[in-house]
Amino acid sequence: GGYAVWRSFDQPGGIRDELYSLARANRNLVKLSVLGRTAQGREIIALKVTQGAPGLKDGARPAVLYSSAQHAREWISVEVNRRLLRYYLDRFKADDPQVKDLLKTTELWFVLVANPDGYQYTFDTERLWRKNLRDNDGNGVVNVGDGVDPNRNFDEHFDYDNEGSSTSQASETYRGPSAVSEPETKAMQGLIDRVKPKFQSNMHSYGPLILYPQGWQTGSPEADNPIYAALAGTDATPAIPGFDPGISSDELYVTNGETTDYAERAAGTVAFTPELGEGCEGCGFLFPDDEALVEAEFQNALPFSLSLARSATDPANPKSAV
Ligand code: 0X9
Ligand code: ZN
Repeated sequence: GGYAVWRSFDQPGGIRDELYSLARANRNLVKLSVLGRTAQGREIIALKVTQGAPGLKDGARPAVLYSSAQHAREWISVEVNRRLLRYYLDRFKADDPQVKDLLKTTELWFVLVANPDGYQYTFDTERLWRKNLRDNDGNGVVNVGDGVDPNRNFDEHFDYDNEGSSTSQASETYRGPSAVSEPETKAMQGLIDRVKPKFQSNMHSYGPLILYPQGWQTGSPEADNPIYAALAGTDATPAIPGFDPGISSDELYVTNGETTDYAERAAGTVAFTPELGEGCEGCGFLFPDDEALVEAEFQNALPFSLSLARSATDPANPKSAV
């Protein structure tokens, strides 16, 4: 409590409650799945949004995955994807022809809080916590040396060349004891395997950047897939105004065991990591608790987010935002 905009996972009317109430209020459009449970027993929740959702097999229609809060402190990522989810539901109910068509042909998956333990911990205890809450030292309480970085635990170049992740438990990029050791990874990697999304937008902060594979090394020749540049845009005309698009290993740094590298290799997903803005110069991970700034960040990214959904039925011919 106490915030104008931000909502924790557990609080009454918080993210968990909202996901359940949206599913209850939109029975023919939304199916809620619990993908797994965290170390502290929280649900890792996915919503599938498509017309006739409950009666359709998951993955029956071309899928797009919107994910956020893999890193606990990156609150703006949750709020931007939460508003996107509500945008689709509201527009469908208002008979917006484009959204109606979209939700007849395409299934949208939302994992608003991919790391619920860590996310909750940033509200209750440590605002700048990044990782999950794995009890690395097994002492039964959360302390500074605990946690695994969920974005280093995927089964794609996990542990590769000992670059872009750490074996040290206290590190902010601790990769965990083995690939897919974490419930958060099992949940998302399992979803990717099951529905093979055509596109993913794995929202993080802070940039502003639009990153795409490969992240595990620089200079991968196969990283030149023109669909990435078509959707993310160029430095001169980025798909999200003010953002800098590019290959993640070049534009930012090398990572291994990373989500979008996994999705691309295992499911052929065209997978992006948008790094949202700071909201003010120097705010960093502490995006201001300011409705106007949060709404502006959502609106700025909206055409890009929509372009992925609009492209899912024919991914080879992307309908780019720019
Ligand atoms: O390090 C990460 O997981 C992401 N950045 S953040 O500041 N949100 O922690 C970036 C992941 C993108 N992939 C690569 N840079 N390879
Ligand atoms: Zn992040």
